[in-house]
Amino acid sequence: MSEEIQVMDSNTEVLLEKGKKDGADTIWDRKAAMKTPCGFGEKGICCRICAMGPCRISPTKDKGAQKGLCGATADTIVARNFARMVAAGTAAHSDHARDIAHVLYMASEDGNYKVKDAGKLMNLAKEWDIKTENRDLYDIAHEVAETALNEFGKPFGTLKFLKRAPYQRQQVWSEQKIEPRAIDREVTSLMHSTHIGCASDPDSIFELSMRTALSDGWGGSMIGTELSDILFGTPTACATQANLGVIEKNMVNILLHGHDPSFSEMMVYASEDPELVKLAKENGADGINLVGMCCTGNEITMRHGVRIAGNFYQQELAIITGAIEAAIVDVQCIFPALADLSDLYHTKFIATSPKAKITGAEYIEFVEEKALETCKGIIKEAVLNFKNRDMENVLIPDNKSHANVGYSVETIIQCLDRVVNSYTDEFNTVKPLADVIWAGVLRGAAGIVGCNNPKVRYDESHITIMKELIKNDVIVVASGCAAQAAAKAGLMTMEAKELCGRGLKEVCERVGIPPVLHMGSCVDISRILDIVSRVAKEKDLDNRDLPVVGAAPEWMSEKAVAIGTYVVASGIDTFLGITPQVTGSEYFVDLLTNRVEENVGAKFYFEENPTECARKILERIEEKREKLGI
Ligand code: CUV
Ligand code: SF4
Repeated sequence: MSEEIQVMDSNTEVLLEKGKKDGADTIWDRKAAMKTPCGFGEKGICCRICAMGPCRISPTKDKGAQKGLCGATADTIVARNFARMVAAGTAAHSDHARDIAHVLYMASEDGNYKVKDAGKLMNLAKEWDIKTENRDLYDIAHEVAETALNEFGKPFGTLKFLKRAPYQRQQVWSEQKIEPRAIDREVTSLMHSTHIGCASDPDSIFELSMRTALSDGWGGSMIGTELSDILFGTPTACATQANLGVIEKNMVNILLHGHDPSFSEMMVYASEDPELVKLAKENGADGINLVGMCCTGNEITMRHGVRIAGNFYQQELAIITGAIEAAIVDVQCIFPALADLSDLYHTKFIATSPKAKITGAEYIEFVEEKALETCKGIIKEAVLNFKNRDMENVLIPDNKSHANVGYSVETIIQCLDRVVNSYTDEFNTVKPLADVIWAGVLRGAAGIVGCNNPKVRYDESHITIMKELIKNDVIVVASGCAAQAAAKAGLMTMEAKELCGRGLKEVCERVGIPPVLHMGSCVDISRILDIVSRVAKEKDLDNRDLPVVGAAPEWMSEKAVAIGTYVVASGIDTFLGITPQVTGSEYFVDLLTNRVEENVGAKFYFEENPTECARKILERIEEKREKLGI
């Protein structure tokens, strides 16, 4: 297997070795067993939307089937398949947000869930024309929650958060007729349009996809972020550590993996319960060590500095350490493989969401009404499992890096306020950021986000691109597993300024920030939309005019397809390091990577070579600067 190992950090290598000894089956093995992937699927030209099929279109023109039984062409089939990924991704983010809104609706002074950021609640209430004077805080919270819930299914109008975009952008959406209405409506409507015998025009299918995707970025995801901040606090800068080395030999290790902060927040509180800590000590451990993974890891590190065990590709490796008492998951990005893997060790694998019951996992349903009680029960199980650990078969690699995290838009603005005197005289704005970009001290900004994907060397695309950009004075904001890759590589430390060009280094020193800023989970890409729009508005420009790009170097999920699509539809070019399954239609590829720019002012780039990708990003940034004459 070793030739197949595609790794970047040494933690991975030692644990894969151990896994092999223990008889573990990992994604590396499964990838090798998969051999060559299906060529039709890879190109997106297999259709199984109806039972007359599956129909597959011959990839060679003039040879073999050029149409499905219903007459659908490769262009139609590719566009429909892409659209359905957008719908699924939007559904996932938005359904997560809906749950958070329900939690805000049940928040109360004396319940499990309280309002932690009342200021943010008030601001949102005002933005949504909800009365705030002489009203109980929780009445306001409940009306905000209900208004948010109505965004999912309201019969009339468009999404409220669209107004946060620069007005030029709102105009583009209105002209292109892609202003999203209710979130659920867009998802449903796109599923309808891609049913057999409905839309066949690829341009139209992509327009509908953009509208649905926008209901994620400026709808579900933004609601998810805003309401999470209101409930659990807006992230502020804090220090943490990242990589598998955060697992502790003498502690009860609990791995939290998944997405929904209403669960993970409660786990954080429960893990601090003195009774449970005492129980851990009685059972021979030094205490309880909660560590995070994937976006749940991001949520709790952003708000509490909880240490990050790793990103998507490390979920199995964490268990292979033999030192995880419980791996606890809710929704999204969880390998079903964790069940069998956990059986090789003492690890309890616990699923908690009725939306994601997992074969072979123990199921303890997380019910918001009994949140704290449920979480304490789960932690108790983990604590009692400590004695079952086979100490002889524990291998915790040393590697871990320091990282500074917690850069919400509010925190970034607070940091910028430190330099207000030297660049501007206004506090509490993004003007200093706009000013340094205009002055050329920073050439631009890049949002680097997304998952891991075995099609490329693990984490290498993320890190190569980030290093190249900061070296060239492009500030990087990151979320999702890309952010965790950066944290592990030490790019979120103050010392990382030494890897930067002169301009970015100076900004890091004066503002007191690392060159790669952790902005949170995948739904928190709404924070990136927010800050980009603020800079655009500061200059009275559209997002499309700014020297700003998005990149998903190692993406894999349907959520990422929704994200890429709403980022492009928001006027920001998006670089994909993994080519989506669309290459069976030259027409659709041309639409994504070229023609869509005419409509929305931004497009996709497909570039699998990270060095080349960074070069193209820099080129595009300079092109934008030139247009602006800066
Ligand atoms: Ni939601 S979607 S692997 S955890 S970033 Fe990580 Fe982020 Fe992709 Fe999943
Ligand atoms: Fe085949 Fe058309 Fe049915 Fe798709 S929708 S499976 S192309 S007949």
